[in-house]
Amino acid sequence: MIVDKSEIQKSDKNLLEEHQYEFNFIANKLQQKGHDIVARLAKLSEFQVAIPSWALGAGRTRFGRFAHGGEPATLEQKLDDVGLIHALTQSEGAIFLHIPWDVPQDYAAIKERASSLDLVFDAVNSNTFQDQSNAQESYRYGSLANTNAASREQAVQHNLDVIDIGEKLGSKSLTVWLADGSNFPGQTNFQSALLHTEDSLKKIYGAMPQNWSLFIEYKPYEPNFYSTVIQDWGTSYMLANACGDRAYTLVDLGHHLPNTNIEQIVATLMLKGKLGGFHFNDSKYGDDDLTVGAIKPYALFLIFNELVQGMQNNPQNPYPAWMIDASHNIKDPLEDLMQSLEAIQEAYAKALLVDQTALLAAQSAQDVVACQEILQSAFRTDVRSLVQRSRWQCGGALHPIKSYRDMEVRKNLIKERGATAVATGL
Ligand code: PSV
Ligand code: MN
Repeated sequence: MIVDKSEIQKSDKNLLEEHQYEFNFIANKLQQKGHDIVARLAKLSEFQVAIPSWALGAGRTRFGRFAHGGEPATLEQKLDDVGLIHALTQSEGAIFLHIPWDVPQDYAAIKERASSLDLVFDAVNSNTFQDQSNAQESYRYGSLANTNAASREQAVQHNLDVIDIGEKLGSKSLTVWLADGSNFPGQTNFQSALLHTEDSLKKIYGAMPQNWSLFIEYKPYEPNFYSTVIQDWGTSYMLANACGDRAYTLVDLGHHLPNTNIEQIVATLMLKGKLGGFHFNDSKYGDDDLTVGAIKPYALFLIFNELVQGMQNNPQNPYPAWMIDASHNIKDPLEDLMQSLEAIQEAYAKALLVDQTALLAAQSAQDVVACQEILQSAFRTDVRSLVQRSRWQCGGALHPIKSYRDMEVRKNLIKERGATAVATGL
């Protein structure tokens, strides 16, 4: 299904007057406070977040999976789905693939399809957390950290194969997330597991093309429940440093123990020029992969406040690769991705409104109350019409989920692909 611009306009029609009113109100107010609205809107319009190929079907828990019907069964259809939400949002113009879930058959055709949908390929992700049916060696006891050299070599080779695939698609980065760890005390030797991981990552890094970056993702637990080799940002940072300049830490919001101060991690990594990528999601307890902003929107805003400061003040840090890494069982995945995007854009828009000069002055004056007032005044601003305008001026929908429903997208996808089509991946 292709989204027709005239359908977007039709669905927007009844919203336009209200939008105009709300936008004028907030734009005037902010302009009076000295904000350059055109510049803020440009920043919001530029912001593109990549969609993971594994989030387009229903996610699963170990207790079951509830399919939505019309799920994309092929890579081509996954591209189409991302193209669909990108047409509505104008901000989801990239896809990131997990190999071997999404190995392209015909590269030229896939690239052509992506560009016809205005999409690019973001990072490619290796998968050494599952055994493949044709694999010689098992990852049951780890991959890059395995005590068995043959398993490590197979895992390194897999990463090199993923880089080859990514190169053919125009990707410029590899994300490595390792499940390696242990379930029971004594099962693993922490030091040799770390040394094996470092050695394996260096081999992968050394084989990457010169213009590629390596993103090293960390996670405290799951699927291992006693120890994880790359458990935290410090371990990832240490490994990235050991690899070289083009190796970075990747922060996944769900990969922190409860109440971790993620914004401080962001600030530290950006100061060191080592924040490479970002996986957005939200969580209540662990790596819940819930819709971004569904649980802790204020924490998300504080994280964006550090990201904005870092992007303004830390030229040593590259522009981070933004990705949504959420997936679950209940909502229509495409609607869910649009909700996630909205929460991200709102947090970003609010962070752009923080008066950084006043905040610095209040910090220097040790005026704790003023510091909080400055942050919360930005957080409490209703920026929804700014986000709407940034999307609308690029040809997107004022209210993407409403347009999606008006166009009966899911119904059409079920008609095209069938009620039992199931997405590959998790
Ligand atoms: C692991 O929990 C993770 O966050 C990594 O990014 C994986 O690649 C992704 O989820 C999908 O399994
Ligand atoms: Mn992730």
